[in-house]
Amino acid sequence: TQPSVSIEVEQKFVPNPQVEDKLHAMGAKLKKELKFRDSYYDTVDCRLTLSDVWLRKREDTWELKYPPKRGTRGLKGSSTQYLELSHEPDIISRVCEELNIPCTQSMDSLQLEEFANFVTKRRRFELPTKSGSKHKVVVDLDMADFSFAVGEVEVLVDTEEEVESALQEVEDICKQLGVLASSPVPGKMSTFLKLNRPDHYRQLLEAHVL
Ligand code: V4E
Repeated sequence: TQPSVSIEVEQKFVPNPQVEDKLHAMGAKLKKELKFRDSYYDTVDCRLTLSDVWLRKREDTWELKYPPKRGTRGLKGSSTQYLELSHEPDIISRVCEELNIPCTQSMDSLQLEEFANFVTKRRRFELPTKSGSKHKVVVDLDMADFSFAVGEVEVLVDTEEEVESALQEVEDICKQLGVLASSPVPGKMSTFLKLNRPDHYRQLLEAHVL
């Protein structure tokens, strides 16, 4: 069987004081308020992240994000698309493939090291589905424990064919929220690394991952 994978189409934005009012005016509902700790892992020589492969444990659950095809990312403006895996055996086999090592049974045997660890408080809003669309649009307003705020408009799709229309929907929502960025918005991870792991950050910049 194929691993269960979904494609995340997202656009980050710098939250402004009007965003919540705009969300309410657009019919968005606050769905949940979450608080979670993420721990990110890599080899000592950062081979996963230098290939734009992001392995994390969110509370007790392993998750993996990686670009759809080698060498392609950020196709449209500053939005990004990543594939997401959340089934542990699929994650282990994708990581082993990336590291060119025989597939193992456990995450522990990979001897990866934690390189980032932070807590996020997230307010998640859901927008009413646009007529003619089957995509649910979610807007997250995040506050990380290193005093960094970022917003994200996100649509999850199941197939490559849906990506184009999802990108359009994400862009429309950003326009309506008045947060359309002309240049990439730094996320929590790039900000965390810049502050706490400047050498790792520099390597990622040089590899054009961040
Ligand atoms: C750093 C990174 C990834 C790790 C996850 O980052 P992000 O999606 O920002 O975290 P979060 O907490 O919002 O995850 P969610 O709850 O939405 O699953 S995945 C890809 N990258 C690299 C990256 C990049 N190259 N450019 C931008 C703008 N963001 C991230």
